[in-house]
Amino acid sequence: RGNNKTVILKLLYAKSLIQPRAKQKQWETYDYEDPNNLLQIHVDRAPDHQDGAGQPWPMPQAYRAENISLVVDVDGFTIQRPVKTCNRVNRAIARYTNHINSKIDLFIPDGEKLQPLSQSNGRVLRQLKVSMSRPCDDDDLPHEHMSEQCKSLLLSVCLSYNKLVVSGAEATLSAQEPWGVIRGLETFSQLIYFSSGHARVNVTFIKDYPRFSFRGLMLDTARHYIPVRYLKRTLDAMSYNKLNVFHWHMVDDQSFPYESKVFPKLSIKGAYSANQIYTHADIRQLIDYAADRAIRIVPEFDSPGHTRSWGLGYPELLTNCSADYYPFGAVNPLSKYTYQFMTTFWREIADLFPDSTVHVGGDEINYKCWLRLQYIRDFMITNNMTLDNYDFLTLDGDKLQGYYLKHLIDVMPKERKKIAWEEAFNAAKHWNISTDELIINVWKGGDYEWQYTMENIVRQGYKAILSAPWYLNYISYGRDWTKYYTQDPHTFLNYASGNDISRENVIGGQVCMWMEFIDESNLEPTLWPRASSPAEKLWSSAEMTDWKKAEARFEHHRCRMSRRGIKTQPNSGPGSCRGTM
Ligand code: CP6
Repeated sequence: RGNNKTVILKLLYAKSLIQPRAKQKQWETYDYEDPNNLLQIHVDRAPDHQDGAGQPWPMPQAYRAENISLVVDVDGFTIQRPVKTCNRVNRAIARYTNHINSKIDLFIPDGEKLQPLSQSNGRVLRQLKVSMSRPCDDDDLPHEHMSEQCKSLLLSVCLSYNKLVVSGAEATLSAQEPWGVIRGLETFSQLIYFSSGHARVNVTFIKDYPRFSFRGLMLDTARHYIPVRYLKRTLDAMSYNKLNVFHWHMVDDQSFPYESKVFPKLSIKGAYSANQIYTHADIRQLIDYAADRAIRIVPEFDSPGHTRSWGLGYPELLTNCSADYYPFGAVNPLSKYTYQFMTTFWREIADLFPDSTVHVGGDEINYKCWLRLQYIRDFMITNNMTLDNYDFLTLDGDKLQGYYLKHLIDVMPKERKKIAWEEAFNAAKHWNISTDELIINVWKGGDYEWQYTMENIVRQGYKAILSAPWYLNYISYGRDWTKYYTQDPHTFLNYASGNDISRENVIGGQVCMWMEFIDESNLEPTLWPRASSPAEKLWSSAEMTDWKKAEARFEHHRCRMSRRGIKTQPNSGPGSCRGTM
């Protein structure tokens, strides 16, 4: 295709997508009417396409797919790097190029196969061109203010070299940052479908960005240890759903799999076995693996409750109530040792985990042991940690929790933002913990009661993350993704007097997988595709509320994840995926 030839681009549907720019030579001809029938191409709406094939999940913010398909040269398909590129972008391009070349998403039905390109009568798309407007570095990390915006144009073009007319197609993806490129490549890979002997994409216009900046998935690796390779598979699946925060509830009462260098007895005594631990090397590797997929890792070290396993190596940390069947209660909120320990421990965590944010837990504190110890009772009485109606029986554990949280935050690395479970909200109020020090993770109140908590939190200026309706550890007969799909982190604003500030204080949501009854054998089918439903709620426009309209696309997305190797469970009746898995 010599440069000296006149290149005429005829853009289909250009009218609404791109205004022809008169000054630019290549836009000389703008032939929408197409009198010579040059633009006659294969128009295809095969049944598999109506079934959601070629339609992305989660749905982009602006998405227009024309009823016109381009044939994709999947074998020879290349993705062109942006001019100023970096390793994460290059690796994403390599992953998605392989992905497309491998035809894994094509769902070629039994008895059919790809026909040679020469037998296609459509425009052939051979390349996706990627551009990026900001420079990037090899070790850039995804962060809370990252740009995940991207734009894609898949166009049918007609190239004329003097009189020789060549049918072709052009695809571009532009983004500001690597994270947008990564999201856009995922979307592009989902647009390709198989129909009538060929891999195809439709002429498409996409402008995309997330509705919420925090789209999390929590795993609990304390109730069951999950090997690193399975965590990576979860990160893969998260990227297929554009989830961007892995909230790692790493330790709990039952085990302490984190191998600390400063406090080695935590895992020596607290892990299920010497092999069931996460080393610093494991964690660094995971952070890098996640960053390649534009996913942040937010670690949680829950205290002062849920800390029995800490006490196996360091019993001085916990309150000791020998009268109980188990001697230890929550972390001792009054000892100097506790805060010295936490200073050193959290310094190590902040040095290991680069994200701006950590999770400090703060949930389900059993006050029994605290309130049984005379020195704690005395302290609480002296410091007015009682309910308004003063009485020995009305010692207010929340106020002591607030004391603990305040002092914990004081000794933690200042530069880190802290997320805490919703119990910390009451505690924070008592201790004037400021709204930019603490983000509240709402988890109580099932499907219908969390709204009041959310309203309270954001009205008082705290930022909130919603988990309550998305507790994936609850399992039931039948499908529940439809129920998750009708939950929206902003709904409470409809019946509360929500202003714009409280709206902005909802930074997102997060699915939770508590793993008392989950290990690597059932993790994936329990997570997927159920977590895909909240994933779309958190990414796509607020107008996406009708699960019936999403159903075919959801079903197809589930099959796509299965074909990509994720062990997903069926979400509809018999016969799903029609044998293409
Ligand atoms: N562990 C911790 C848990 C739970 C929480 N914190 C939990 C509570 C209720 C349900 C599921 C899980 N197992 N540390 C609550 C945040 Cl239904």
